[in-house]
Amino acid sequence: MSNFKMDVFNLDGKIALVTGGIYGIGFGIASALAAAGATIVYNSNTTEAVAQAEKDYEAKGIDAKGYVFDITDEEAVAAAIKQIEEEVGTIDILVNNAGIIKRIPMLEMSAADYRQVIDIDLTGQFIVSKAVIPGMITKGHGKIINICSMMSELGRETVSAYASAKGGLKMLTKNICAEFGEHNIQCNGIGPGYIATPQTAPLREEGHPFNNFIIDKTPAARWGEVEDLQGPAVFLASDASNFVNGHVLYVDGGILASIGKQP
Ligand code: NAP
Ligand code: GCO
Repeated sequence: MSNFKMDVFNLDGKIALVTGGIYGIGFGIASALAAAGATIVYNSNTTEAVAQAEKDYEAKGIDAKGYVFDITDEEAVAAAIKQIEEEVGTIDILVNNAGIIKRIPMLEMSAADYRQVIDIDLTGQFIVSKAVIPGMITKGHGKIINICSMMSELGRETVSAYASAKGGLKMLTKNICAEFGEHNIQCNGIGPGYIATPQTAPLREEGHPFNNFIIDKTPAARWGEVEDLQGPAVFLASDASNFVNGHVLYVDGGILASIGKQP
């Protein structure tokens, strides 16, 4: 009989911070980490959003604690992580989920718009990771999961800033692995395919050509659901992945592996 025990997936006693965990992918991943035993902490930009999310977590029987801070504000992030460590405890699991997208043709995109996407989708993840890692080093372990994207690998029209940020986030993932692996910190990415959330709602509107385009290009022949990301997130947050580091796990229905079906 092997020594393998299923409790390697157990997150009892662990504290997980999920940035932007108020709806969409973040809320889904936080719900799964909670189901595996983790204590959930989340953030958003506004008091209203954090308060609404608290009710949504409560409705699922999850006692999550929300904090209001902008992930691009280094001082606010440092203060918030200090407050979380005092009020809840040192963070064991960080899911860098918060992010935005601007779909603008490159020649029409201002540098300000480009910078804002980079600031939130890449610099913000650096800022939060930098604030959380010292506590992980002290604690002797840590899990960081960066929510990358298919656009960490591929470009497409109108998402130049987003693809640049997500490509950078893949490399930040590898760099955190290289710099902190000796402290028993594992930093990996999840690269979702096309997932049905508020962020992709415009692409899924009735009759939008992108809707069928994605279904045709995805071997699974469907849009992804937030639930498709939950098992991979628990795996990367748990002891089951203690020797997995610097990896981006694509959860994309196979779209990155296929050139698409012949029409
Ligand atoms: P979403 O529905 O737009 O949610 C994004 C979350 O990030 C919201 O909670 C938002 O809060 C928060 N946020 C944005 N800017 C922030 C900031 N400066 N500080 C703090 N919080 C901030 O997006 P999603 O579809 O769930 O995606 C979540 C992550 O997965 C993103 O990183 C996205 O790039 C990535 N992703 C999504 C897909 C997909 O198909 N949906 C695929 C691959 C990767 P507010 O609303 O209060 O701003
Ligand atoms: C887009 C989509 C994608 C998804 C995701 C794919 O406009 O192409 O929003 O970027 O959000 O990142 O992995």
